[in-house]
Amino acid sequence: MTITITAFQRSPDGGRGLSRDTRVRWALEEVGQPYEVRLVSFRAMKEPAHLALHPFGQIPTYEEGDLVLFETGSIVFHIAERHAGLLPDDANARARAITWMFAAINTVEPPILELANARLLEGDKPWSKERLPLVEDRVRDRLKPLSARLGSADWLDGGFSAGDLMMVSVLLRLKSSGILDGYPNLAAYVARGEARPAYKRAFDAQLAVYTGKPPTG
Ligand code: GTB
Repeated sequence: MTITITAFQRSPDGGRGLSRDTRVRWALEEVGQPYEVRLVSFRAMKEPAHLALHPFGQIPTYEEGDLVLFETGSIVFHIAERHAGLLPDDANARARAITWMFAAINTVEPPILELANARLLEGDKPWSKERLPLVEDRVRDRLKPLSARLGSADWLDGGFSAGDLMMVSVLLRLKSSGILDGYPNLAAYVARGEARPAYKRAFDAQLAVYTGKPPTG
């Protein structure tokens, strides 16, 4: 069955891989599932046809036959459950990998998004300069224990899993901020994720939307 996802026709990040279709592309690449992409404009995202797929008028969405999903956590979980490669077979290890997926999107991502909003949307507000260190500290409050837990391991719990895919995807948003420099093991963890051939294919495919050149991989 053909899998179709949606992505920005023009992402504000210009192809830096930060919009959330990248994590879905990455999951599909990890499990070796081909997929098609329908690009949507900001206007089309708020029109009835797209709202029928995504109640909040966002990307990405995921269509596979009769099934329509939104929310990257749910989409990546669905892909990981249906195809081998992203979740361990052992039931307890599988539950822990799923826990890391939730930790990524529910515990680590919120302050990172808050920081992005503080920088991008509120940077011109008179109180922005005063608030920024506070928001950065909230990010560090998550990075410090995450760094301690990862220690010198390659991945969060044994082999690479959907938990790492989500966590690396979330942390990638911090790359340009310099905050990761304070946590060398997390910076290396993100680099390990980016070095995976499946990530590279996903990144190249989303970049090709902006360059117009087909991905080489
Ligand atoms: N919780 C949802 C999920 O995980 O699927 C969040 C989905 C979401 O935020 N989608 C964004 C969207 O459609 C795109 S990814 N926004 C349009 C809208 O809400 O109207 C967020 C994003 C956007 C831009 C950048 N960037 O330019 O760096 C990075 C991330």
